[in-house]
Amino acid sequence: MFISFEGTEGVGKTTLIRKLHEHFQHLAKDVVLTREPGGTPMAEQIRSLLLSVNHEETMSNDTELLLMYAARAQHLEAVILPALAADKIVLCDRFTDSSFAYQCAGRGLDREKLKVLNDGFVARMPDITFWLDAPIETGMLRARERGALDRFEQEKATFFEKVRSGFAEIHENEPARMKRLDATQTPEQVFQQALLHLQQI
Ligand code: Z5A
Repeated sequence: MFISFEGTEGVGKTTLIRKLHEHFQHLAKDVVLTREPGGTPMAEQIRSLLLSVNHEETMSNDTELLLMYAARAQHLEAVILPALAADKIVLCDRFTDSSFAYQCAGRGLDREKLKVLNDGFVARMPDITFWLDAPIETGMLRARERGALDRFEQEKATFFEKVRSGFAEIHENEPARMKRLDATQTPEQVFQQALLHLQQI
């Protein structure tokens, strides 16, 4: 099973993934915990490039999109597809929905570009996606206690509102795959919401 986790910054994806990881391990399931952009040494290098604020030039929106998919192609081939072929459970922090929400809804890139990349380079979509949804300010407050902000975190709240509406659009179009979790609840309550959906499938 391939499970992805989506949402704007600081909504609690990592926290939920850790809890589910523990839960599956107790059930003696073979679980792979991974993230995007990243998940392999090469893809992690691309992640550093994407998140860095120390570039001498502005990264174009097209470059950002293509780097996300370069990292994803490597991640799919080296980690996700082999794990699924070996019947493991893959828990992935962000996947293609983030590209739609951030690069298309947020940055305003043409959706046709994303479709070409998804059709050409994404051999497998998640079986279920948890969209952790909370008001932008809630996530920002939680995340920003960590200190230095990366290239995405430096964006304004209006950008993240667009990103949130991008996730809402996917949820509306694909309710069977994407499940909305109320991320304003406690970590334990968010975990219980996710478990309920997993039991249903
Ligand atoms: N990006 C993109 O643009 N396009 C793409 O295709 C992909 C990604 C794949 C890096 O992602 C950036 O890449 C991301 C979008 C872009 N940028 N942004 N923004 P990332 O996932 O690494 O970055 P992030 O979203 O900023 O992750 P995060 O800040 O680590 O958030 P999180 O994992 O959702 O939250 P958390 O670490 O679990 O929790 C944050 C804090 O809140 C922490 O102190 C927790 O203890 C606390 N927390 C968690 N849950 C709760 C609840 N329920 N109540 C109270 N407090 C809580």
